[in-house]
Amino acid sequence: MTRANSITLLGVPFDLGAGRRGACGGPEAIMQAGLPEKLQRLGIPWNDAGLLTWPEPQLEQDALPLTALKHLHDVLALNEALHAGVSRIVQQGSFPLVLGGDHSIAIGTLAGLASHYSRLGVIWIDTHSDLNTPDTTPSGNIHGMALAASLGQGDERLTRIGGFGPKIRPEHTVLLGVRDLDPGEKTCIKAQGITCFTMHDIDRRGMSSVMEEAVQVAGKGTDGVHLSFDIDSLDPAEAPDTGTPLKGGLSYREAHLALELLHESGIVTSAELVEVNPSLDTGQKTAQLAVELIGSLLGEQIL
Ligand code: EXY
Ligand code: MN
Ligand code: MN
Ligand code: MN
Repeated sequence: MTRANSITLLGVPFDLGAGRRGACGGPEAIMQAGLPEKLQRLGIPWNDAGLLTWPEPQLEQDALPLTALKHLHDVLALNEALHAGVSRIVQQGSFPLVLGGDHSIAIGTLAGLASHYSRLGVIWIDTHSDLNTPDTTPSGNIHGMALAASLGQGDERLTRIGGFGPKIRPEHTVLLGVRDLDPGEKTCIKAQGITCFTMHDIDRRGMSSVMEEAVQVAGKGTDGVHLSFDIDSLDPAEAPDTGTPLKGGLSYREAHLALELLHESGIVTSAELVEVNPSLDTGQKTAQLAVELIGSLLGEQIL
């Protein structure tokens, strides 16, 4: 919570960036799983900005021919509103904690942040790199393009949310927990020189060493650092309620350690937690995990 006087929660009940519906229930599930009580216990001043609302898009996706950008107009309308919502929170001197929603909402979150931070670092913890563009996407789902759009890659309507772009630079961007990349994403990581710690790197080096380097890359020469945390980075044994689960993910302890180390670093100025999908109906386990992980990010300690 570097420099912030409080935390402001903003729920984003949006799921049209994903291939499976249901992540729109994420914010309420995380609140019901005990986030307010957790913040209360931690003694952190916090506000609840409630659930974001946004205008219906002028042009309905259904009226468009099938494109490589599914529900583009919904994604644009949502992210313009989210840009304004996050910008307002930073303006007030508070730490934005955005609850998704699918990962396409990162486009609006980063737009809101980048209107205040000119050199924003990003730590993107995810199974996926979300570096597709309309030319490389295998699905047309915009949540798989959110990081690319924020880096200025892809359709201009997405790269210029908030009226400017790019929002972030590859040299200050770190991917962590990656284990599923499409061919175009691999090319992008290499061409742009993005720091990428795969699950293999975490197996070999351990989370502690990898996170130390991640903090260096995202924190050096930047004026703020955003954590974008996709719950599918965890192993599905821990986080089953998510739209694109894949075995071989972060363990419970690795995920907590990552967030504890980020807290210790003191560099994080905003965060979002995305892709909790309670409609997949295996109980509250994933939402409860999200609450616990937020606790670690905010400095929860045993002693
Ligand atoms: N790479 C795949 C695609 O672009 O369709 C899968 C993306 C899933 C994105 C998830 C939430 O991080
Ligand atoms: Mn639609
Ligand atoms: Mn993602
Ligand atoms: Mn993911």
